[in-house]
Amino acid sequence: MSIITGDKAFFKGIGQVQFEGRESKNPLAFRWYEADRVVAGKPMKDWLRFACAYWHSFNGDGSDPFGGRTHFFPWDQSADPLQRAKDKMDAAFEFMTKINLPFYCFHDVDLIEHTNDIQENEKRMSFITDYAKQKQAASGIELLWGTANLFSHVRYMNGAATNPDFHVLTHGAAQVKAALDATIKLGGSNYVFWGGREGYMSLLNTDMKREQEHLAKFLHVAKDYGRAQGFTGTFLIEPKPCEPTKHQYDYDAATVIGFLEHFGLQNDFKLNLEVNHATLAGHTFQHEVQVAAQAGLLGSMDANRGDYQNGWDTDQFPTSVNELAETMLILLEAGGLNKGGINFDAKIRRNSTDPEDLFYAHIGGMDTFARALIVADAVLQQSDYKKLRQQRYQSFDSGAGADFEAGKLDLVALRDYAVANGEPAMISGKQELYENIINQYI
Ligand code: XLS
Ligand code: NI
Ligand code: NI
Repeated sequence: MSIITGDKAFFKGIGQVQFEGRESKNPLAFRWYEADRVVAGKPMKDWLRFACAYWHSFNGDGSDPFGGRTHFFPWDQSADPLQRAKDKMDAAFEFMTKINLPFYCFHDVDLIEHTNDIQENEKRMSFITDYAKQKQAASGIELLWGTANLFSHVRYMNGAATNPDFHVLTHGAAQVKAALDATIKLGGSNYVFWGGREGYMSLLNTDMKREQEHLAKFLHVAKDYGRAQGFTGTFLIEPKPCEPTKHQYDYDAATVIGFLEHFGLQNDFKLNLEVNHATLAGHTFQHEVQVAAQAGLLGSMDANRGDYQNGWDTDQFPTSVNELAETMLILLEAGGLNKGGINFDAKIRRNSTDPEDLFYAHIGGMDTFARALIVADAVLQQSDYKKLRQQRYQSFDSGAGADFEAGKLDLVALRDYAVANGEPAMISGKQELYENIINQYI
């Protein structure tokens, strides 16, 4: 028995997915993702640090509000919850190995089914993380981040850290403690907080200020515990404007940065940005990445896409090279994600029911990001993009503009400059030219 495939292979007939280049007609091959190809000074795999999201790939069952499951997994058959968890982990590591995904991410309840007994849950987490440790060692796959699911259980219907009932908050804390212990045990690089139901449905019954203070306290105690246990990784907040609540407190990157700074959390926490969440917030993903990058708080990414006609979190796999090339421009200029990565928080469609669909989905996502990275690097290296953008600001490079930037001009001096220099000339923003530059390198 191989430690990677367990005692049975779940994806029979699918071998190692290889890079075959643009001309390949093999649907189970990469056209762009070539892990060791050097782009902008380092291998692609180090820029991208792809991760598999356990929940969508191995727990998601295809159900939607209008119908039950359509995905029936061979790893989900055993009557014993511990065996089921091991089978699922065998399937996950087989999949990640075959497709060359170097990282994974989980919620506590994705790894192993939870009960209402905290101590039993802690035992289960310890059991399955022992197994995960072996699987990681055998495969070389690492944990990008762990997290706790504080939104599915009925007790969290009014939130977890922001629940008006203190007792519920303590159950959230118990789960976070166990999930942090698991993350540390497995050498996770980050620990994520996505505020599942941390928000409100109606302001009428909500003391928003008090709830936000509770959230900050909760994050502080979690961070203090993690640090005391030796966790040196990054804590990440994942912004999302709505869904499941009407208004989530971690609305978008700018809101979260303000929150972190207000409550003194900015030295331990960064942002995990998700494409579809940006869309829901009425932003582009590029905007969110730029906001985080310029604050020095760009931590990690959840890769997916929304649907331009639908207003919910559809979590489809990414396919737009244009959109991601613009994002990769920011990523490259920011120097990368450091210990963060790109987690495919995306699910195959309800009617994608063949085992290979999970492969097609990830191959598509990985290829799209890889291609976007190559395009962005070419734009930065070969085109006038940077020069053009820099030239737009040249009036600040010398003379009075530079004095203004240096804080040497007061309001009266600015007024006097305007008087002395008359009406400014019109300068084109050249948006279409910039858009064409991106397309030129695709
Ligand atoms: C849901 C979130 C969730 C987080 C992890 O919309 O994206 O999947 O990434 O809790
Ligand atoms: Ni996410
Ligand atoms: Ni999401």
